[in-house]
Amino acid sequence: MSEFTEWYGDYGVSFRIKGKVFEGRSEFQRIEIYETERSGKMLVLDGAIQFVEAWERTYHEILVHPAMLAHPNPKNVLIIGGGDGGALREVLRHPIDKATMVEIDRMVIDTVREHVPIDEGAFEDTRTELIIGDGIEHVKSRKNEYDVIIIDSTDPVGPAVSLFSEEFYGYCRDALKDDGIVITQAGGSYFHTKEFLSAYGNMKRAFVSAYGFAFPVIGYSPPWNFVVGLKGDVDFERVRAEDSPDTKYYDAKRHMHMLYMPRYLREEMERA
Ligand code: AG3
Repeated sequence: MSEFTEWYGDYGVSFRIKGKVFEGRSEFQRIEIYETERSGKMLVLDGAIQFVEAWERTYHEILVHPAMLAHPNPKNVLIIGGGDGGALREVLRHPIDKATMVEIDRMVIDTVREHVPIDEGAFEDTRTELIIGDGIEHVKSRKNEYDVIIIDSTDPVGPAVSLFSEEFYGYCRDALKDDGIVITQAGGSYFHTKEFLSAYGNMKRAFVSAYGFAFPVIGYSPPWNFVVGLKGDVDFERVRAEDSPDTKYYDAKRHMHMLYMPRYLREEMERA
C-alpha cells in the first residue's frame, strides 16, 4: 500500500492510495488522478490536492452557496477556474439564467470528466457557457454584467497569484452589477496566513465591504479560507435560507458561525 502526501512545510495532508489512474502534463500544469483507498478518486495539480471525491462538497458547497444565497436574486453567474465542474454543479442548483465558466486549462476539464465526472452533467446544462481562456482577460472585458463571480483558482502562491490582487478585484467589481458579490478561495488559515490577509486587504480596498471566513475542507490543510467582496448595499450576514438547495455541510446557521474567525486572524484583518 502507498500513500500520497501534500506537504505544507512540515505538515502533511495524506491519503492512502490504491493506485494512479492518470498522469499527464498540460500546457499549464502536471495533472494526476489517484484512486484513494476509501475516499474515491483524487485530483492533484502540480502536487496540490484539488479535490477528493468523497469530500469535495466540504469545499464546493462553501464556495458557492454563501454568495448565491446572500445575493437577493442571482441570475447571471461567472465562475473563474473550477475546471472540475464541482462549483458549476452547485451554482446550477439555483434558479439562474446563465452560468459562464472561464477555465484556462481544457485538459483539466477533459481529464476530470473522463475519470471522475463530479460535474454530474453540469457542462451539458443549457444554462452553461464554457469559455477556455484567461479569466483575468475575460473579467477585464465585461462591465456591469454579473450578479455573482466565483473564483475557484489554485493557491494564492504560485501561478494564480494575480487572481488575488487588488487590480484583479477591481476588474471583478466593474464586471459585477450594482448589488454584485464576488467570492474566492483564499488558502489555508494557518499555512497561507500572509496570503489570505493580503487577499482580504485587496478585496477591502477594491469593494465597498469585504468578509473573510473559514471552513474545514477535507483534502486541504484545514481550516480553509474564503474572501468575499460586496459591491453595493448587500448584507452578507443574512442569507435567503428558505431558498437553499438541499446541502450537506452548508446552511444559514453554519453561515453565521463561519464568519467568526480565530482571534489572531480577526485582529490582523482589521489592520489589513
Ligand atoms: N480549488 C483549489 C483549492 C486549492 C487547493 N490547494 C491546495 N491543495 N494546496 C480548485 C479545485 C476545486 N474545484
